[in-house]
Parts: sequence; structure tokens; C-alpha cells
Amino acid sequence: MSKIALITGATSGIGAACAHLFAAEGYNLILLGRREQLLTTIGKQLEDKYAVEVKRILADVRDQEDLSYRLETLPAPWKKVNVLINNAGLSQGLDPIDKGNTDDWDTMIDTNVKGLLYVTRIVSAWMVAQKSGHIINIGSIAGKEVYPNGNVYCATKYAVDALSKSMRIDLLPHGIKVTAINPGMVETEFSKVRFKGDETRAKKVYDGLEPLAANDIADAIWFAVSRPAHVNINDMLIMPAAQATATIVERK
Ligand code: NDP
Ligand code: 8X3
Repeated sequence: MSKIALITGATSGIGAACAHLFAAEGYNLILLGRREQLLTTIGKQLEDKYAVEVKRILADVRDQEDLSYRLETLPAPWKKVNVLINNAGLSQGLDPIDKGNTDDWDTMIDTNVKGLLYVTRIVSAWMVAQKSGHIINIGSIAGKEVYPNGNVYCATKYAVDALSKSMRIDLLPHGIKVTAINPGMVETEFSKVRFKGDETRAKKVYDGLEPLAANDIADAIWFAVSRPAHVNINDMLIMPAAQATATIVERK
């Protein structure tokens, strides 16, 4: 059987770009997300174009019981995952701490931190059993520096940063690589989700500059995954050329 990549949040943005790139490289895919129609369409497109096999997992990473059931009931050959891309994540709102919506906080913490952990708990155990694997965690510039009103989103990405470092230590004896990929601005559905469907506000984030595209991040992930066995890329911070820090950008 070909190599297998499990990608969470594969229905749009960075996850969907990774699905395309890994399929083009001959990987069979396990694609996970909540939007069934997109999972079906993307999966079919990749099967037809690249003659790879695709398993779709319709799941919410926050729902530990359902997620565990869906992963643990995969057929045994599909549990031989070579690459796990922990990508599912989101930001909700951009408010100062005294005005934040606590439901938004729960959603971000439950998805970006606990969801990532639930998936990792299961898949890392498979990797330990097979004594190999590569885990890619999608962090953010928001996990390297905080910015006004970023508070809880930043905290979740700082957590991802800490978890990547911890996982690298815990999984070292088992031959499992861990790479943290930390993007700056990438134009995906991210801002639309952050601003709860307000497309005008979302578009404004990228006004007057060329943001990263999802493919730029997929390329970086592929670079990390395709290094020789003795090389690990621990951490990458990838920014648009027009963005120096989380908040300092050059707009035309
Ligand atoms: P998108 O909104 O385009 O994609 C997010 C993906 O996550 C979707 O496929 C969505 O699928 C999935 N997702 C969200 N919540 C859940 C959930 N509870 N269970 C399962 N899947 C979920 O944004 P991006 O591609 O930009 O985001 C991908 C990652 O990159 C995130 O972790 C984000 O924090 C990070 N990031 C993004 C940056 C940016 O500027 N865009 C910069 C730095 C980091 P579905 O809705 O079908 O469940
Ligand atoms: C997404 C990028 O700058 O909005 O992680 O935090 S940012």
C-alpha cells in the first residue's frame, strides 16, 4: 500500500491544499472535516485525478467520543499513517479580553488545543506501534507573538507551540518526527470564519498586500516531510514578504 497522510481540516484552505499536494505525490489520504459535501467532492476529485485512495472522516475534532470511534474503526491497513497533519483550527472574534465572547473562547480552545490533542492521542499511538511517523502541527505567528485582541486565539497557538516541543521529546525514542509550521497571513476561509461570515471585513485583512496562499504552506509542509530520514525540520515561521510581524505589514 502507498504511504498514508491523515489531514484534519481538509475541506478548505491549507488542509485542502495539502490534500492536493500529497495526492499528487502518490499518498493515500484520510481526510477529516465537518462539511460532508466538500469532503465528498474533494475526495472524488483526488481519486479521479491521481488514482489514490481516499477515506473521508466526517467528524468534529471537539467530539472526542465520536472522533475516537471513527478513527479506531478504520480498517487496520489505514491505521498505518505515515504523516499526520494537525491542521483543523479556527479563530472566532477579535475582541479585547473584557469584551470577548466566552462561547468563542470555548470553540477555539476546544478545536485548536483539545481537538488537536484528541487526534494526536490516537494517531501517535499507532505511530509508536509502527515505530515511525511524522506529525505536522499547524501553529501560527500568533503562537510566537501576541497582538491586540488576539488573546485567546494566540493562547491556543502558543499551546500548539508548546505541544509541538513536548511531542518531539515524548516521541523521540519511537522514531517519530514532529514539525511545527507557523504561518503568517494566508488567504483562506480563516478571516471569514473569524468574522463570522462578514466577507467585507475578511477581505480587508488582505487589502493592499499579497498574502500567502494555502499552497505556499502546503509546499513548506511537503519540504519538511520529504527531507531524508536523518533530518527533521523542527519549526518553520512563514510570512508573506509584506508582513514583518503579526501587526507590521506594508500595504500599497
Ligand atoms: P480555513 O477556515 O480555510 O480551514 C480550516 C479547516 O479546519 C476547515 O477545513 C474546517 O473544516 C476545519 N475545522 C474547523 N473546525 C473544525 C472542527 N471542529 N472539526 C474538524 N475540522 C474543523 O482556514 P485555514 O486553512 O487558514 O486554517 C488551517 C489552520 O491554519 C488553522 O489551524 C489555522 O489556525 C491555521 N493558520 C491559519 C492562518 C491564516 O492566516 N489563514 C495563519 C496561521 C495559522 P470544516 O468546517 O469542514 O470542519
Ligand atoms: C492566523 C494569523 O495573524 O490572524 O493564525 O493570527 S493571525
